[in-house]
Amino acid sequence: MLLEGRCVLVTGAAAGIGRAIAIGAAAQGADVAINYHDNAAGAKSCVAEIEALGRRAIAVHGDVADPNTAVTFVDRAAELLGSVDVLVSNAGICPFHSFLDMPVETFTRTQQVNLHGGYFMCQAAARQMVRQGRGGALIAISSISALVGGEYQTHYTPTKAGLHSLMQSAAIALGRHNIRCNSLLPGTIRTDINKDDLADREKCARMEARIPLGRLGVPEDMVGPAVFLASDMARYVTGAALLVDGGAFVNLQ
Ligand code: RM4
Repeated sequence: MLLEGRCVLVTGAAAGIGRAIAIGAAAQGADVAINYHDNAAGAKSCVAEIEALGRRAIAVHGDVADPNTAVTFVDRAAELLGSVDVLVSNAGICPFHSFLDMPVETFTRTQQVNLHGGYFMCQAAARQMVRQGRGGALIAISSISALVGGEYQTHYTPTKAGLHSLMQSAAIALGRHNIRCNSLLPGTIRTDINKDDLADREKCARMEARIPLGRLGVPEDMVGPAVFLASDMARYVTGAALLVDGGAFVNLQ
């Protein structure tokens, strides 16, 4: 039980990677607070799965683009679960769109959810951890897209690169408080974020052919890396980035 007695917060945890990590943290002994925005049913079922594992769980609604959401989420977790030990900043969107006719609102919303939301959440969690005085761990769900591009992701890839960079700088700012800050860089993981995109069978086959392990990822593939970074097994790991992509990034030929 690598996370026994810890309180783990996960944003965007009604479905996909966030949900898998929230449940996976509970399976390792953590109590869990989840944030969700527009999937109340998913949030409710995630809480139920965590409680079925014998752990405490709360779901807090909020749009991470609003700075107040982070403060409310962290305060509710600290109040109801007793502490904030780990934050997994996962909430994100990727409305695929071509570059030359990118609507301003699409660009702005993607920046506000993915990067600004991640910043506010990490800052609020770190403030609580500093108040608690016993360190903690921040984990940003960045992406392989922090390192490589996407024709229809010009609004999105900079946010993932920004989250990776944020963890590097936060690692410096928070090291004195024994708060470790690291990024996970998922490859192509099958979730709602890319369901429509991967419905294109030719594109899906092309993406899969690039992956040495021979398959697209699933949300559960993210649980082990996240638990590792959240746990004392990573006690000397901060400012790091871990690709979880089946080998896609390194596969040029
Ligand atoms: C990831 C990566 C995947 C894509 C998702 C939406 O960063 O680019 O290929 O499916 O974003």
